[in-house]
Amino acid sequence: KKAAPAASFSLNTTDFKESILKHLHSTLGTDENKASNRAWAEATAAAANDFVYERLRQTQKAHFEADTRAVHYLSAEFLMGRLLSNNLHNLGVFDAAADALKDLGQDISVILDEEPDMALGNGGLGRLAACFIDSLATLNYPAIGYGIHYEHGLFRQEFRDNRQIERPDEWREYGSPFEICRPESVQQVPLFGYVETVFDETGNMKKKWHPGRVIKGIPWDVPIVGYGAETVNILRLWESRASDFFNWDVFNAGGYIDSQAENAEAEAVSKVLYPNDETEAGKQLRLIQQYFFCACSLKDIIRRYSRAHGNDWSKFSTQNVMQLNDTHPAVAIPELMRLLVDEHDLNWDDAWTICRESFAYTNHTLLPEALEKWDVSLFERVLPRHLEIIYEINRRFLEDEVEVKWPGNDEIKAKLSIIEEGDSRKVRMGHLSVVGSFKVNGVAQIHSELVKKDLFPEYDALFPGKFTNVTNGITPRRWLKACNPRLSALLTEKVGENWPRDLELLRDIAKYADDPAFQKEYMDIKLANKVDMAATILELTGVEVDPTAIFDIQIKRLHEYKRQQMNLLHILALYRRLLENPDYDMNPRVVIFGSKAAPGYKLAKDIIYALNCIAEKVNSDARIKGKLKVVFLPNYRVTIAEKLIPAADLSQQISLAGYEASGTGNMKLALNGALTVGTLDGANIEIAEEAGEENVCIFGMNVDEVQALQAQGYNPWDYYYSNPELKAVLDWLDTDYFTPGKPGELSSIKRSLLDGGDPYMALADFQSYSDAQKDADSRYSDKAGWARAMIINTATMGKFNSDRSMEDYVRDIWKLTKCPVK
Ligand code: 26W
Repeated sequence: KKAAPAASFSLNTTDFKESILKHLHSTLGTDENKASNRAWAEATAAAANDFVYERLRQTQKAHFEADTRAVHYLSAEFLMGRLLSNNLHNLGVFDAAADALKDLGQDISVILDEEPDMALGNGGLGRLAACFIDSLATLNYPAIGYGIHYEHGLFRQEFRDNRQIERPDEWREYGSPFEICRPESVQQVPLFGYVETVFDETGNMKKKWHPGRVIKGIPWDVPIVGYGAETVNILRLWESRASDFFNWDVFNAGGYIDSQAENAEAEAVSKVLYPNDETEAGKQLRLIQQYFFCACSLKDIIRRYSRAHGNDWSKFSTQNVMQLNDTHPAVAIPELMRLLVDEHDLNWDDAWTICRESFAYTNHTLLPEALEKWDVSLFERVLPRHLEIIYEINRRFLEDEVEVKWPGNDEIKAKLSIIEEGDSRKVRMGHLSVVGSFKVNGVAQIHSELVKKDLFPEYDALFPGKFTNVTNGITPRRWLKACNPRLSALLTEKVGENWPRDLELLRDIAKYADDPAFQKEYMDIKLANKVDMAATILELTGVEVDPTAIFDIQIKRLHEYKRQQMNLLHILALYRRLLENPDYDMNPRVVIFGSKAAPGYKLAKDIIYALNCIAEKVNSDARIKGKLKVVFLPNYRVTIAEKLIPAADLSQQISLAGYEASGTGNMKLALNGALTVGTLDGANIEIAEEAGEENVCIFGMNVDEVQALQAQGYNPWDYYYSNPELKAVLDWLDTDYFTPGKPGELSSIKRSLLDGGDPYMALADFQSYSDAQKDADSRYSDKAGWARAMIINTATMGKFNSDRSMEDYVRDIWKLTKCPVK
């Protein structure tokens, strides 16, 4: 058994109390008689920060002195959620803080509830980045997260007349105690303009970029506290501003007002997170955002490298590795080439060798509409020099590598070219990422196979060994220890306190899976969590639910491939069965959704509307005696996930096989005991392997069957006409049953599934899904069997610790060594 337990600070309740009071007085400028909840929260954060900053200083000193190799995790999104509770847990002072606040007459849960989520991400990809930096700090690896300091994170979702409306997120309206501004590390970022060819003294041709604008990047550092707080790394987020030196000209020319417009334009770059997950938008501002944070980050990395190594570039790639979180930061590849060749005078070949040894790329999706492509014309306007560099990378790649492997094969050249030819020529960012990286990984076994087989088969043939898999993971600190304190206490009692580092230790509880006393303890905890959740549901939606009912949960972004519409059809089927037969045999069930739709995704928003309308009708229908309830929680986010996951019985992971790269909510729910109702897609496959097929409810076509049906030609009408229940619930959507007086309001869903061709084959998988749900229901009736399955799920999720993901990356890609601190 490895690693020591969390090295908590020798901070007792009395010390913490004094520290909170001191900060309430001297940092917040208020006192205990009139302090607001927010002031209490900030004082508590400040008390914790005394330790965080000390460990941060020690960490930076250790990394500097050891001159360690480091990973730079470049990501447009970091979905951090709340930080205070997490930091207190990782510092090992959560209980001390709770007791201190209690002595001061405050309830820590109320105080923690003051903190807005730091929602600088859309969903899975952004939350993955947050889990990864937690694990890297916990494991004492030198690592920096680089991203964008969005003024507004993902929109706040409200429902008006059952429809989603979007409101701006204001996470730092009054500042945040969790970030430090570092004006001393500001960077300048050039944009637009033109490229001039010049010759230096020795007659060498050089390219000189004359930017049309320069904006400034201001770094904000968020300390990332590892579990046990030995290492505190940083997340560095760049905020855009108008560049001082550029604006002087305008200002001197009397353009005071114009210069304000310039300021607004520059500030727009980091103003708002794009709310599209999985759909590439191709907007100029998004490309500028991407370039902005990559340019700032690379200059930061180079500045730090040069401090130790001056102008000697030979060790750059042994000291630095940059991980591209999807293609969003892919423009970092030509940017590093530009910095090395144009600004630091390296020759092309040496610069290209450094690039190819420094970048690695993670693919998170196979959906064609999510693969980023930029119009050549847009690229040329915003980043003229980078377009030239991409052309040169592409020319050499096609001539020196593709032509050598497949002489004279223009078809393969067209497929592998970084530039897509056609009416409007495009830069393919995925291709650029593969060509410019030394490793490419998918995020679950099956996904990584499909990346090789279906997305990049020729690249795989050309670059043997470049493609690999690292299965995603989640941090057990946030997703079990902090969010499910009741279960955590039970687990600690049984296996000791080291499981939040070494989640494999939980295997030990499998031996109690059939022990009635343990089953009771485990199920009492699940029930208590459900009681809490029922109160939250009542508070947020006004819907009363029975905590002994099955809590059947689907929480994830709204997308056709995730098939919330199939869940909807199943709800209608259950409702219909109950109406036709009031004695229909089923356990009471609460189907719970949490989900945001991209603001421009019409059908996704229609599905939200439909679910809200159906919920209204079902929840108020006395005929079904409360046996079915439907709840759509507004404004789903990390903080809501932390409340829902410990209360789940069923975890719906029902994407069409081959489309969900991994999923990570599936891991969180299974770890907290929920049984997966899922397809053989993404990490569900590995979850089923770990938990055993008998402890999950697998249904539907597998990837091969999906591909076979697609090849054969899929016709959703076949399923409509051959399945009377399916036909009935689809036809129901054309009536005004759920939208009284307004027939047709839910018809778009039926249309997409029939006339629209049902691209994600919800009708093909419907019967099998419905059978799996029935199976889940009857298993729930067997109390001991159900408890056993839940316990086994908790016991066997060790693989999905993001610490394991990090060790995989370190071994196969990053080659880091741990740097102990103090
Ligand atoms: C260009 C617009 C855009 C924005 C975001 C395209 C694609 C994305 C992301 C790749 C979406 C995303 O979050 N993907 C999810 O990544 C998770 C972490 O690897 C996986 O678990 C999910 O299966 C995958 O959908």
